[in-house]
Amino acid sequence: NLKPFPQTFLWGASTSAYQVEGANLIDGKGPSCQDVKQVPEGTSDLTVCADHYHRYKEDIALMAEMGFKAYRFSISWSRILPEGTGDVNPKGIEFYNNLINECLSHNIQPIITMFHFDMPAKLDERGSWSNRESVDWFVNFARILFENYGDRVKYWLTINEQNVLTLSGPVIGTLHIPEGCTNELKEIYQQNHHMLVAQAKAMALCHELLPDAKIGPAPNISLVYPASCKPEDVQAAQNFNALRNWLYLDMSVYGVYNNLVWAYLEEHDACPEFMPGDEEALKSGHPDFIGFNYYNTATVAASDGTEISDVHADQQNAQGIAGLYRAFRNPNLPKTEFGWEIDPMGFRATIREMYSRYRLPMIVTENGLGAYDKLTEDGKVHDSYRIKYLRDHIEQVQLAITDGCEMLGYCPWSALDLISTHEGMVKRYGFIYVDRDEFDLKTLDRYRKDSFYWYKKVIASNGSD
Ligand code: BGP
Repeated sequence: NLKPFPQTFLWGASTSAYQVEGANLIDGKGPSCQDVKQVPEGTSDLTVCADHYHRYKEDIALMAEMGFKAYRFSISWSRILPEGTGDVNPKGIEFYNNLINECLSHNIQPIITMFHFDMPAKLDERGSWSNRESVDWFVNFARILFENYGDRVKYWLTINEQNVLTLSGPVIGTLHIPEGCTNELKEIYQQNHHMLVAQAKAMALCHELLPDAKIGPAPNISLVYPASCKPEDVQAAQNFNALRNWLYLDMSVYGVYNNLVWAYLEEHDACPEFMPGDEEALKSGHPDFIGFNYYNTATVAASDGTEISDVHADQQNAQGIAGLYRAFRNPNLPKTEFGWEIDPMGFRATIREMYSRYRLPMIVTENGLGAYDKLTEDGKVHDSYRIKYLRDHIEQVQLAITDGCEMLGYCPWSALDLISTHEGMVKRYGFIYVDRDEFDLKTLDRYRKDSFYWYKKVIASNGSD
């Protein structure tokens, strides 16, 4: 007997500013680290993306047509503060005011991510998260957002996929290691610590300024399986679960470092330095819910002392870590066209595990299938593979609800086609097709994919389609 989705369930979808907006140096916006980095060969730059900046009204109308209750998007830090700190760009404030108001006029709740991989380039030059001042930079930015939009925005997310930034930062093109650094692991976990303190302070500030708002983190959480039932493989899975998942949630929920991770860092002389007040700050920021992205599970085996793995490292599944675990391809799972494993049952398992550890309601902030979609001559996109992927995952959310887990919403990636983190425009995720190629901008017209009509029915029936 399945339990129904709650009546207030937030059906919607997600995007991020640097991947969808375009207008990357327009109306006073400063460049972000994404705008100044070298894009992977053969992929588009970020000047136009899906041109959401100019077409947001049309896009929100299409989301409303699907029946969205929520739209998760991020705010570009350097559109609000071109230099990251200092003067505010009024045009930037205005753009997000318009976007928020447009959502609300269609009864769509904005769910705002404050940081999604796009550090202002000026702050990047100053060391980005390696600079201890990054904590203050972020809290200042958060305050500006709360003050400007807090009267209308109820749901806030702090940092998108902080764990992925820490584990695979270079793939995303963000975290950097200062020249001459002698202990890379320590440097990375020091940057991670700065993000953790910044996040905790932002959550505390949100509760102080906006008592009715709800705020949470948005890591990428997926259960790590052992490659076999050998006890050493099970232990390797525990290790990677701690490093990949629980570090972030133990910290945001309880304000403490996961003991397995701390022991690992101690062993490598890589524990982050605490500044006076950090311990209190970390304990002061409590999330109201857990936002999390889920694409697939990971599978690991015991380390054989090398880092060799049979998994190509991307932002979902990092390379193995010598002494800790070896990454494995799960032979039981099908893969997408881009080689990502597909594991709907793992979604339920992940939700169950999270709920029993943290007992907080959850919002799925990303989930989805990237594919080479084709627009037919009569303007259709037959993406039955996406419908299957999403249907299978939604089914597992309902099973998790039936297990007693508290779910607040589901916002798959992505509302409309946008630029992938490192595969350009060819890897599409949207319900809405955007007519452009990698370098040819074509019409940028919007088309409803088959998944658009399907998702509309899912929402109309509150998940029972
Ligand atoms: C997540 C990111 C998104 C998004 C998605 C798909 O890790 O939060 O920004 O892009 O993955 O990844 P990709 O674009 O590489 O296929």
